Amino acid sequence: MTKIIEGKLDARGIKLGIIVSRFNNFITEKLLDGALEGLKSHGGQDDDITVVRVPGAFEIPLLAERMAASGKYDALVCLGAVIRGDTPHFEYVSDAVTRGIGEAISRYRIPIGFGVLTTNNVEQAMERSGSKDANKGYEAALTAVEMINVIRQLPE
Ligand code: INI
Repeated sequence: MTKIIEGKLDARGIKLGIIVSRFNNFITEKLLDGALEGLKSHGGQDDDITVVRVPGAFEIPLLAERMAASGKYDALVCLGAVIRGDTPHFEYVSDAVTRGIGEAISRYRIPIGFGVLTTNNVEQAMERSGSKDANKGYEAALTAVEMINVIRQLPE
């Protein structure tokens, strides 16, 4: 018989670290609200959730690496908002944060939900930091939960 393995959206008992950047905090705080709502509405407990704030998206990967290396978290969620301006800075920051988070996943082999917006303007960022399904923080948090639950079901 075909074996199908799927992860439940059940956050009970999952130790979750959330890294959120302050740059564009009018967006990132809404991503954080979304992530916390996603976790708590799926059984997540306050005591199992740690939120760490960093200055900008560029600083997220270092914290992701350190928190992953600590072994204290089952999964991480990274939240940030990189919004295109008039200079190439946008490309450098968005490339660095995306690559850095990917490297942390490969090195420490824990799920990291990617809730870092990279948008052309503020309007696009607002559209992605709304309520529930229209909030990338909510989506990233539940993706991390699903991933840890699917990994736990894999044979050793
Ligand atoms: N950081 C962001 O999180 N979003 C941005 O849009 C952004 N822009 O456009 O400059 C940004 N820059 C700051 C960067 O992340 C670092 O904090 C900074 O360069 C100091 O290392």
